[in-house]
Amino acid sequence: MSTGSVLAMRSLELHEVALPLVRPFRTSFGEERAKRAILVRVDGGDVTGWGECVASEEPRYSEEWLAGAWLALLEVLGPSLLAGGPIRDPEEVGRRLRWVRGHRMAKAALEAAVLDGWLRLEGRSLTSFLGGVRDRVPCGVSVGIAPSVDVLIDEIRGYLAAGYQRVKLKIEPGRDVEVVRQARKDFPDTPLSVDANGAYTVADLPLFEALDELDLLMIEQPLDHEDLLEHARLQARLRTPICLDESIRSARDASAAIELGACRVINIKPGRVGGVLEACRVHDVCARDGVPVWIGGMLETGVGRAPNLALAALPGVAMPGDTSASDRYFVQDVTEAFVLRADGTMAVPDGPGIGVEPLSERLEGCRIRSAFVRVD
Ligand code: SMG
Ligand code: MG
Repeated sequence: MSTGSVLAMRSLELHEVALPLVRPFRTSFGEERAKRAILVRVDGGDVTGWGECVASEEPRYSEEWLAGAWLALLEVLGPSLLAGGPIRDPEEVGRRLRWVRGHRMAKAALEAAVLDGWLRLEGRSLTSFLGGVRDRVPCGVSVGIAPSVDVLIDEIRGYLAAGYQRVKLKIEPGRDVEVVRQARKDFPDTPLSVDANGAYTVADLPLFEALDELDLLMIEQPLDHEDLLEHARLQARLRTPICLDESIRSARDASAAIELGACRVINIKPGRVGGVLEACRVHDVCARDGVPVWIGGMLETGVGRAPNLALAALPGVAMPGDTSASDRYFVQDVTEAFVLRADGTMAVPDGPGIGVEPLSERLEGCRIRSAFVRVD
């Protein structure tokens, strides 16, 4: 894919940021009140590249967590990347880091930063590089578990008024079918889905059969992330498509899940699969097998939102993603705000690289710590 630009790798910096959320985000595994993230900056001499590591504060969504990712970036992945010298081809990032098992979210942040810098040298946008075919993409919203059904219904009403085209409800045992039934009753025509983050087991079949009656677009990650076989058995009992999120960590996982019949939809997140290039390979596997995909979210700041939007412009992305506007998450984003248009779409950044960068005074305002990656 190289076209000749060479990105110097003069230095690599990590910046941990904390952005207060406009409202707490609660899932079946916990609640977040602020978004903490690691922003990676590559100094490429003439250009700078930025990437975001989406590892959460605690290792609940996946094995990775922020403090662990910080160390992995600082002591292992960052030095390995720098040691290889200048970058001629963004695929080189994956090759240099392949010896390290796992740590996909940390690897994805490095790959994004390198891609951003390298594409700025090329004068080319990430969406054009990846093969995006749309300049704006339809957006959905993921709604956390609310303190009461009334609060949830109000929240949904607000998002629909803003234009969001699909609503995803987080569920957990005890706050599931009744809540979803109420939402379906109040919003009969709204495309609705649910996301359990693996909180159920096969013993909950009656619950899934009840959800199956509610005309949902999909049921996301109902069972444990390691259990593809049980997902296949559950999918065989349901009309509603199962969508896998946590279970899919690579294009190889996607192929296996599809062949097993463990899902009929896949949620693509670049952090979960190790970067946007692997995310494209997941997209390609799904396109080959006729499985619709959409782009998920990890409450990214603008630095991580931009690559998600670039991916959402790919031809096989068939459904609105969890690519919501900055004001759904933050009082103030670290980049210029991403804004939802009244028609429920968002513009795909089309400037060079990821098309956005942290604004320096905002970065200073939300930064908790910084570190330089050194090569011995
Ligand atoms: O970015 O709007 C967003 C959040 C979307 O629901 C969302 N993400 O399992 O899909 C998911 C969750 C994971 C978030 S864990 C912090
Ligand atoms: Mg999910």
